[in-house]
Amino acid sequence: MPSYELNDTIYALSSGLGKGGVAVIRLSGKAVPAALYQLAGLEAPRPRYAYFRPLRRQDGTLLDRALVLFFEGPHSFTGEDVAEFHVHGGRRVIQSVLTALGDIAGCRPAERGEFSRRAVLNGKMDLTSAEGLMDLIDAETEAQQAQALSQLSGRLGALYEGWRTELVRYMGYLEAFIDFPEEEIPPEKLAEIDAHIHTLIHEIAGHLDDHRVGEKLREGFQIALLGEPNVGKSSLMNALTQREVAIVSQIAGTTRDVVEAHLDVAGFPVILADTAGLREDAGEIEAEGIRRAVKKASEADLILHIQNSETYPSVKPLPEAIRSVPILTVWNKADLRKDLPADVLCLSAKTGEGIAALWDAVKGILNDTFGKKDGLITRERYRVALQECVYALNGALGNEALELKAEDLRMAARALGRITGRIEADELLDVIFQEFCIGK
Ligand SMILES: Nc1nc2c(ncn2[C@@H]2O[C@H](COP(=O)(O)OP(=O)(O)OP(=O)(O)O)[C@@H](O)[C@H]2O)c(=O)[nH]1
Ligand SMILES: [Mg+2]
Repeated sequence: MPSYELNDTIYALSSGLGKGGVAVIRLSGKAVPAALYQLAGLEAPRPRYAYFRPLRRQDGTLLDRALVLFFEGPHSFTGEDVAEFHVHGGRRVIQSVLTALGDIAGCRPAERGEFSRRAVLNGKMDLTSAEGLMDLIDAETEAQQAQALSQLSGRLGALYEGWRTELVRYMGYLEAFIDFPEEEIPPEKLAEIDAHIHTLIHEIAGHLDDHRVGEKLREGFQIALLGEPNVGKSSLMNALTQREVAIVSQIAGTTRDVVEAHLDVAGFPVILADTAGLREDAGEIEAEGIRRAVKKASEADLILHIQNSETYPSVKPLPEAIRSVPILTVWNKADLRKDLPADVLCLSAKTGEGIAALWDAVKGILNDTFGKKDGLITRERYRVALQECVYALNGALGNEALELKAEDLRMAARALGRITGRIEADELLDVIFQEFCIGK
């Protein structure tokens, strides 16, 4: 069980592990001034001022010459006193400075995400912002970066907090009448609250009806290459990724495992999957490959149904399980047949003709899916809480008794509070910050 003791001063390497020009070691907590004095000889340092100092351990040995910064709480990332040591990014230097920090009374290595956890506990940011920060660090494409930055700015948190505050207001109003039963609540006031709850349900339902675009943007848009054996799925996979990701051969049934590649397509994250060719009379291993192919495709956001141009226009229907996934039919081996109509998406994985047109079609679909939307639900945990909130709000509408109505509103507000971290639940924090890396 990790220790999250708040009285401890925590330290960690905040930059990536490995050799580099500079590495940043961060320290947060009450022992920061002592550490700055002992390591860098700084007494009462000026906040937000860059000092260039020799760093020495207690026996006087020189460890490095480093840039040292002090951020005085509460004007810091965590809200506590924070120090940063920008040391030379070598293993020995980093290790020796970390060891020297460990020798200072009250200092211990930070747990995963513990800096951000303290920032949340000290009200420097809400949970959705902290999760936005985590997404920003994980972001690999432009669209992911934009979504993470928006969430980090607190936009999503503010939306949920706004709704929660509204509910708390109605709750307070109802409770005033519960506490003074001799007063009758004016019926028009009750109707007004119900009308507000209606509007809120409508708003949250609209927010929930997002086709999981925000989550998809975090996790990647899944495209599966599917079709009969030998139509050139693996060849196309290699052409699209410009790498020899999958084995290509003229033997039907070459691919068995699902082979995936991560791509950045016009700023959107795409996970491309090559799969086993679909056919009836397959042997045991190939049949398992086909089962996996169908499963992968049924979970995909888009299927590229690859066909052989030589057999145009005959198309074998795809299995039932995947009919609900959007399908783009692609005619490969166009180099072998020239008489396909102009409106048909045909290409050659061999010569490269038509590949650009396929990319254009895919980019169009990605733009339609992700568009320029902002403030989306980015995590299943938000979705679950929002559904609970709507459920409780519907309960509140159905309850005539003030006590029950107020209790439903409390449940609804609590569900929203769970998203932004406005409740005392260490357990929830444990789950969330475990996903973070050390030093964040
Ligand atoms: N002429 C021509 N041949 C192609 C083209 N694409 C693939 N091929 C050939 O078709 C054969 C099968 O290619 P693969 O990419 O292995 O086909 P696949 O669909 O992955 O096959 P399985 O893995 O068995 O399902 C190989 O001999 C390729 O060289 C193309 O555009 N034009
Ligand atoms: Mg293949």
